[in-house]
Amino acid sequence: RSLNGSRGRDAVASRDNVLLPAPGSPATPVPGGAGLRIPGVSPFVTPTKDFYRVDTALVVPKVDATTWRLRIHGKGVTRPVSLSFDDLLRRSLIERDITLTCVSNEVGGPYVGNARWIGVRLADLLAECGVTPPSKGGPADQLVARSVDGMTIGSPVDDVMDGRDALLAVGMNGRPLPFEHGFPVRMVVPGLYGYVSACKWIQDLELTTFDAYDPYWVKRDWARRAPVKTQSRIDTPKPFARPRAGTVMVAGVAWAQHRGVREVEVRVDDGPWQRARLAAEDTVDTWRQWSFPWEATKGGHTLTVRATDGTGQVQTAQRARTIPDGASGRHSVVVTVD
Ligand SMILES: Nc1nc2c(c(=O)[nH]1)N[C@H]1C(S)=C(S)[C@@H](COP(=O)(O)O)O[C@H]1N2
Ligand SMILES: [Mo]
Repeated sequence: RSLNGSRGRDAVASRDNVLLPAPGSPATPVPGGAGLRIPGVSPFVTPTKDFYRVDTALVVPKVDATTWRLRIHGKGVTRPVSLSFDDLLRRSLIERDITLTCVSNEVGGPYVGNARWIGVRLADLLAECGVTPPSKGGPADQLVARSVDGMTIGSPVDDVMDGRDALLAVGMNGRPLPFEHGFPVRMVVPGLYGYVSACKWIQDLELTTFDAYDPYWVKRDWARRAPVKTQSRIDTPKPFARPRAGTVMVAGVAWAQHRGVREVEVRVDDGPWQRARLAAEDTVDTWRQWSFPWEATKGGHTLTVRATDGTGQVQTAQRARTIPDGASGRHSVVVTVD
């Protein structure tokens, strides 16, 4: 009742009143060639209404931004702070395109999306609080985020402070965060699965150690550390499609956040790996579309895709389940060509 009654109305009003400032550091423009305009391929920027949602909330928390606060404290924090939403908006904001992925995404699954986020650079804020990453001698190696609904999410302090664009996001695709995606503030860290980085409805950041504290999903046997695994997905044709013989456009997306995607290859049945055409790269933190014009011959065929990340590592064929640290293996689609 308290979430959806009068307090809920205050929250809605507070969201309606948010005016996102222009970012001090805008995102690099998305290259024109990042979207291939092939029917059936996931759009480069996922429309907010289509962005996957994964959380444990039975009722979406409705937080009033005017009374919201974020506390930063814990091991090695020499200047703890409590910040209001306006304190965050008064800072110079950065805007970045970042692809988010869920660790529970099966190979070929839907729990991945790409959005334009705007927010505060988390590393700067932590540095102002006196935080030193463990690789530079700091005492805390885990940053635990707590949400208003009791979720706890732990990220490596070294990752958050290594120069990547880890954000306390206040906006998504040019608008204040939707309630479903964490209004008023959430974390986004390129390269880490959501359950170890992307706390929605955040209200507390505690510096601690991996030895001292296990967050929610780690208590349930998921891994303490979970960088995103290199993956690729065939968006078109769909499984069991019946395309006509001739040129069939095979296309999809590939992601390896913070390493980037260097190459995508497609294999027809047990044939050789053939290089797909890659759409222009936006940043190493975003997914990349790819396409492969296939000269399809009549009969049943299996199409398989694999990506190579920016470090030269080829996406593994080794099948792994989602638990404990993300699915691996290669996505295949079976079609019948008429
Ligand atoms: N408070 C809270 N934050 C959360 C979660 C949650 O259950 N509660 N789920 C996490 C998981 S597992 C993922 S993959 C991302 C999903 O973010 P989205 O729903 O905006 O796509 O949010 C993360 N943040
Ligand atoms: Mo997730």
